[in-house]
Amino acid sequence: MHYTSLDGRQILDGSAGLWCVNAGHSRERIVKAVQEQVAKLDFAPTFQFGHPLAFELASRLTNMLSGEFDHVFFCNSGSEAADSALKMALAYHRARGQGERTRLIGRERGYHGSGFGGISVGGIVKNRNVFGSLLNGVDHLPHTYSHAEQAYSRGLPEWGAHLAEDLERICALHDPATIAAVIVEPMAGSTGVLPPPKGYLEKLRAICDKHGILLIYDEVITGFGRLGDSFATEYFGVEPDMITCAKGLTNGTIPMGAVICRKGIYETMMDYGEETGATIELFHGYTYSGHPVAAAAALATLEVYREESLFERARELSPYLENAAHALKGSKHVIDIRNLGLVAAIELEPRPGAPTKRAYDIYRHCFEKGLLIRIAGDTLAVSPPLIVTKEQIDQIFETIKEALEAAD
Ligand code: PXG
Repeated sequence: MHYTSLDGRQILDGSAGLWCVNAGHSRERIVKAVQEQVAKLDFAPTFQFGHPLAFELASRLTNMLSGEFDHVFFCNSGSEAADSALKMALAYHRARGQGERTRLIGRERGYHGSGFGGISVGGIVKNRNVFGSLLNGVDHLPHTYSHAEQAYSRGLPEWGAHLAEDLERICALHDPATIAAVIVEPMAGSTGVLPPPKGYLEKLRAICDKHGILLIYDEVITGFGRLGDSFATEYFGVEPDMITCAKGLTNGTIPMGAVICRKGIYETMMDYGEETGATIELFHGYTYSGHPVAAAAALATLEVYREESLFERARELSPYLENAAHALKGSKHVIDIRNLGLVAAIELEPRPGAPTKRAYDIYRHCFEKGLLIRIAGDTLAVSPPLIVTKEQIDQIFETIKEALEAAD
């Protein structure tokens, strides 16, 4: 649960590194799996080849989902997973004779990594605004946050499901038959933690089904227990067609990402390949897709999650974290508190004329007092490893409270 700073202080990890170290740091089982694997098979080509660990991992991942997910495409990060999923959506529609479906729909305040696909469908302005015109044919749903309607909601806000209906407006504007996919984070993370309004994902799913549009969940943060279930897909019981994941997949130990696909997507592309006599069905992939050492790290990580029932643990601790976070209501500078699963966010009144500076000061103050958190604009985010104890949760919020009082 701790880092050691260069000056020898113990720093409690209140952010699971960068939302990825869900089982805590330097877990022996994962360390050993990596050490043994690098000595056994350090690399094997993944173009025209495979090795057993990647297949075993793919099966383990699809078995963690109750729906009909049956194939996994491996890559090395959440950004690559987002770009891979978007490309697969385009190729899939083309393979089934709907090559005119080329538009991609993201959401304001969405984060899908730093590749050109991800920043195009993403909606965090500073991640986009100096990088030119990005992909064309992209449109955005409105984000789901309203301070007036949702402030201090616990868990899912009651207000806002209707915002999913904006997808109908986008369909009417462009013609739904030109839209390939919609990509959203089931709970937006990097923008400052926005749990979806009750009923929102259901509406999005229904509109996508109505118009034959693929729905992609970016589960880079919500995957692997963060919400108290294996994936947000399970937590919400609303299934997408593809799930992107990374981070917690290997407990952050070795870079790895993945796109988990619903039944039919793989077959459609393989059938098309056969019909057209192609020897390669999807011209996309990375040297390190399904890397053996990453696959070994991931398999060991999933074992730790299972053996220690960490997803259940996150679910059980979630009300405790919720209460600890909401107890900060009324503290200096605080204007909203949000939470879901083992995530909490405290939004601050920006310092006049200097947005984000107050949160940054608090972040520094917490670090000096032995606590690592995340900041997103003027929001403080807490997302500890799932092994966190109640005492450590108390420590996190006591330190934040003290930092809030100390800040101007
Ligand atoms: N999708 C989501 C939802 C993410 O949160 C990515 C894609 C990209 O993953 P890679 O592995 O390419 O970085 C992310 C990454 C923060 C923070 O401060 C969040 C991320 C990365 C760095 C910082 O909240 N999320």
